[in-house]
Amino acid sequence: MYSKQIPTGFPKNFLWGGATAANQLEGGWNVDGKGLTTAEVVKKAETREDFSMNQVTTESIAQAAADPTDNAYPKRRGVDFYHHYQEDIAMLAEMGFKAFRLSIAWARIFPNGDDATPNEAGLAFYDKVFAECHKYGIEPVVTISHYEMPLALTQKQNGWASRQTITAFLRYTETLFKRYKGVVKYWMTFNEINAITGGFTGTGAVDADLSLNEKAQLRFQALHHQFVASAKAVAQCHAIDPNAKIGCMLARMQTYPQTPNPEDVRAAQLSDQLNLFYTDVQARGEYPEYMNRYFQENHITLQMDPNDEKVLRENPVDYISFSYYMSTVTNADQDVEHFHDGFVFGEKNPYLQTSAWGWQIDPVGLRISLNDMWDRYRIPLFVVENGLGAEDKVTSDGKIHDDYRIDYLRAHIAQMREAIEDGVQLMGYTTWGPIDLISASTSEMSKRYGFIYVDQDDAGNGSLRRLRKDSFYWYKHVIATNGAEL
Ligand code: BGP
Repeated sequence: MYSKQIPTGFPKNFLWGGATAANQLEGGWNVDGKGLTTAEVVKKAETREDFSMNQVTTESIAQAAADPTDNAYPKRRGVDFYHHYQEDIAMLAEMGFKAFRLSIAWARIFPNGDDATPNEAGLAFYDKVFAECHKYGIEPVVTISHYEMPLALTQKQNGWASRQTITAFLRYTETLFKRYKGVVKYWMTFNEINAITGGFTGTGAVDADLSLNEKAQLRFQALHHQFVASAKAVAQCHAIDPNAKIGCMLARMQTYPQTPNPEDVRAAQLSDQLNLFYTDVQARGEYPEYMNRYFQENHITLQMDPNDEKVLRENPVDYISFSYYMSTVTNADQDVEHFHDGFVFGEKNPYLQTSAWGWQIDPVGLRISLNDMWDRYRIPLFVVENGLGAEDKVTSDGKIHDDYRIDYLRAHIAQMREAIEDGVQLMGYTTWGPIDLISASTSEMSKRYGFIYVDQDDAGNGSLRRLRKDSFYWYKHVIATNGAEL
């Protein structure tokens, strides 16, 4: 007789919280020894639908260098967490957060990326942030590289396009693991590592003036350098702090076939493979065979050192984290070329609603992705970004009635609970942007995600006052009941 007890609801040590990124949250872009980062010199997206993700181009670097004091982006990309971190963390604690995902700005620690010695003021800032978290029993979940790198490395060696950047990155990671040993228990290397082949800024590889195939070649080579750097950082982390866990991070894109036509189903399978390729390498420790065919058919040849495959094989991650916002639809006519030039948005799904920024809202897709990824990898999973960007309005009495955000999050949390009861091992959930911050894809402030409203507009004007939205109190109750009451 076979009957096993299925889990009911969220585990008692579930890591409820929220996620941020230094280049979208901190501000303080030019203080205490910090160097310029790629995120501060990106070319802004032209339109909201322009999900081309921000690009660092030779022109955008020149423009920023010409006027480095230019505060064109809202307060140089952030809501001044740098000077408000105590107030902000106290508000996260008021909601009952168990975890706070944040990233460290590499250019605060090594202003030029490969300086001979680290910047003590930068290290000291994060000492204070982590101490503030622990004061409230909040676990920091730290992203080492979140869509930015020291601009100097881009200008010197085109960022990850150069293998030299691996060395600089490993000095940075070693510095972090040693400084924050026993303080940070959860690390992850690269935010949405698959964005690199979409040409996203975080790679620091400038490729705007290349052909599509030249871009693909450069981006997959830069990605390989990140894979090797990530695997070596896993080895470093385990050697320096055996009690810490280090994971990878993927922008998960759940893809459906447009029809039951086997050709469309095959197209969806390819799209899914080209999304999970990145976690395949980092969790299974090798390039999957289907990528050999993809590289050959797209004339991509990777330069590898003799030891690279051994490094990848011997250093798989401890867990897989991912962002989940939307799903997409594809068909046999989808041009595979687009898989390596920007995020595939695919066709509209008539069964789903769409956000004001064109993102298709699909909570059930999260349950599907969690089941697929658990079946594929059999290691703990962590949803580290999920949320609804919306134009919130402040009422005359200072309230923000964001019931649309509560509906979005409630639906996704319900599907995570289903996945847990399906048997998926899920570590935690950190919603994206617990406090309003700068949009990565459009550099807007008005695309708000937070439980906490920040008084700042797209031009950087405002008091920076923080206000609690309706969702602040709702999420506080969700956490207090461990997800039992949504
Ligand atoms: C993910 C990034 C986050 C955040 C999020 C929301 O891709 O990891 O940094 O930006 O998207 O996207 P956006 O800010 O463009 O609305």
